[in-house]
Order: sequence, then C-alpha cells, then structure tokens
Amino acid sequence: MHPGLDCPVMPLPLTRSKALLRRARKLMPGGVSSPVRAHTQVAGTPPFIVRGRGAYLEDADGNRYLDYVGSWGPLILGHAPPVVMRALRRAAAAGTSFGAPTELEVLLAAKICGALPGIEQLRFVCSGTEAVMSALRLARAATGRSRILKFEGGYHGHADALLLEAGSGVATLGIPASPGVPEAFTRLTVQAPYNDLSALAGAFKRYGDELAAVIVEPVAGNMGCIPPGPGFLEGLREICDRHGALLIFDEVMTGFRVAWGGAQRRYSVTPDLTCLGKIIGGGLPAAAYGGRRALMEQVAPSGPVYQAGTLAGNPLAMAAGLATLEALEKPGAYKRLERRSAELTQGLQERAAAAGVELCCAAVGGLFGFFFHEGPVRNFDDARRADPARFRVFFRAMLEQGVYLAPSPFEAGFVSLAHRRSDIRATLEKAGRAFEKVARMR
Ligand code: HOZ
Repeated sequence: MHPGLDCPVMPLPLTRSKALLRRARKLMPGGVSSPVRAHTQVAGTPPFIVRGRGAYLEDADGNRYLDYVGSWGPLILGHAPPVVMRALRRAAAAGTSFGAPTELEVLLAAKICGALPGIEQLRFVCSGTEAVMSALRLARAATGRSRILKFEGGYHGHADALLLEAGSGVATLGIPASPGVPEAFTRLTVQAPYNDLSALAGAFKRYGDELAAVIVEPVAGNMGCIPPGPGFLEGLREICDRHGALLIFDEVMTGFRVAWGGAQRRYSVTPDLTCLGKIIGGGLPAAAYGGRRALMEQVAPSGPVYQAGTLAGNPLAMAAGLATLEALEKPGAYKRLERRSAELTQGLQERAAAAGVELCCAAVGGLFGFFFHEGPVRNFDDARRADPARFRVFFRAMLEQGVYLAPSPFEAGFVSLAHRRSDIRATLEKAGRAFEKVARMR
C-alpha cells in the first residue's frame, strides 16, 4: 500500500489498459515512450488512450475522461479540432515529407515572427529539447562564453547539461542528476532558485563574465505552475544586459498558451532567444528557436553554427501548427481561455477551503497548477514541500470520476478552448468530493 492510498477508491475498469501495460513493459522501459506517462508517482495504471474529441479522451476500456493534460500542452484547441484535421488531410494528400523547403514553413514562420517580439528569424526543429540544445549552442557561439545558468526546478528537455535539479519527470521520479551525464558536461551549468533576484545577483557576481546565457521558463510549468514574481523577468533582463549574457526564454510551454505572443508579450520582457514547441506544431512534432536576425544569421548555412534535421519543418506539422495559430488569432480566444482557467483555479481553491484542505493555486492564460501547500509557492523548494500523499489521493479520486490530470505534482495543467463552462463546473463538483477524501486522510 502506498502512503496516502489507504482510503477506499472505486477501482476504474482498466482491464485492457492493464493488459496492454503488462505487454508494453516487456517491450519498452516502463511500458511508455516518455517517463511522465507512467503514473509512477500516483502508483496507478496509465489508461491507454484510443481517441480524443474536444476536451475528452477515451481509453481502451471505454472510460471517458475530461482532459486537463492536452498531450502536455499542444492541444490548446482540444482533441481533433476540425480546422486542424482539415489542414492535415490537405497536407497529407500532397505528401508527408520532402526534406526540402515548403510554403507552409514560410507561412508558419511569418505567423510566429509577427506574434513574438523577440523573434525576427527562426529555425524549425522537431522537439523542445532540440530547440533548447540549439539555442544554447548559438548563445555560446555568439558570446564566446561557456557557462549557462538555469533555475532549480526548471525543465528544458533532456539535454545533458540541463538535467540538473530539473523539474517534470526528473522531479517526479526524484532523480537529482541523471546517470550517463558526465560531470564534465554539467560543470558549466550554474543554478539559482527561481524568483530570487538576489541569489541570481550572487551567481552573476561569481560567474558573470563566463555566462553565455540564462535560460528560464518565464512562467515555470515543470515544478507545477509558478508565475514569475513582480519584477523577476525584468530583473533577469537587466542583469543579463549588464553582464553581456543572453537571455533565453524557454517558451515551449508558455508560447501561445499564456497569451498570443507568449510570456514575452504578456510580461513585456523581450529575450534574446526564444524556444518554442508544443502549440506551434498543433499536436504534431514541431518546435523552433529564434531571435534577433543578427543572432540567427550565425546559424548554418547563413553562419557557422551547425544545426540540422531530416524532418524539421515537416509539412504535416507545419499545417497543423498554422491551422492552430489561425484559430488562436481570432478575437476573444485568450480571454475565454483565461476566464476558464481562472474559474477552475478559483473554484478549486474554494472547494479545498470548504473541505478544510490547504491548497495553493495559480493560473496564467491556459496554464494552471495547484499545490497541497498553504502557499505561497515561489520556487522549487516551496514546490517540494507540497504534500505528495495528498496529491496522490486527489489525483486518483479525480481519475476515478473521469477527470484526467497530469499524474505528478511537478507538472502543470492545461485548459483548452474546447473546455466549456459546464465542464469546469462538473470538474469542481468532482474536486469537492476528492478534497473530502483528502481531508479524511490521517
Ligand atoms: N514537457 C512536458 C511537460 N513537463 C513533458 C513531456 C514529456 O516529458 O513527455
């Protein structure tokens, strides 16, 4: 029995998912293609998904769930939105990959450059990890410096130098530093607590003229959801400028999710380089890194910084991303998203309080999170103090009632434009029952 699971829960019928998991575990580590999907932290069986429509998912046993994961962020329009499906059918009919330039890349690049103040030019890649690795290489080349600074609990994909004290699955599984990453590779990575400008000043005092870049999730989304405190992003910009380091916003999660134009538009702080992923591929694998023209022109073939990819700018991904951004550009989209997330987190806060459970919630655009913690939660240390046993009981009680949340307290939640007010209301009713279960824990 796992701690916190000693209160009765109605078992979900997961017969087929359990059988598939047994088979999958023989064929793939943990039975999954990415560790965050394994339900390790919540000691459960991941439902094997067969289809998604709008805000809902259906698993192999026919269970239906209201989805707040959205494929970990890309599905801001919900599952299988007709505009994206149409664009995909059109693109697929013309061929799936050419390894040659296409008009779709130009259209999507123009849309992104028009939306993000920090991007004049960009390079498409296939994943957020790849975008970050490439941006760091460019930052090091452009500054002639080697060190980089990241924040504790920040997750920027699985590149060697960034797996230190990382959030997301690394935090969920409690892996402080991954085996297989030579110490020499991480010696150049400096860390500081998120939302703490005085600690940052200390790091700059020590390493200032060696730092090529500071990389940050402008709204932290991989240690739960933690918004930047007042002045934090502005302070980052200022200290980077003072020391000649580049500022990299990892907007893989926040790009087109917290606002049209991402966190840099929402908070009016312009980074030197930006990494994007998730939403810009509309549910297909696409990512990008971009910045000022003068910087980006150092990338091959314009410049000497080498980076390449067979499936980069894939026409299906470009078509899905473009259709998604065109839908998001419509007036009122972000207002609606913001309203839904606020209704959800305010409601969660109220239901938790009514059950006598301490909860600290945050929402920014279509990103949200909650901690079983009295709050405030400003950084990774605070996030780690939240009660994992309470999270487990809450998560399982919600899943039993058909609400699909990320199976870890170190992940954010995602609201989509397919979530209706009635979905949020139904979620809150279920959350009320789940909080009562949490309150009954010894
Ligand atoms: N970046 C995603 C949210 N933490 C996780 C995706 C994954 O690792 O599979």
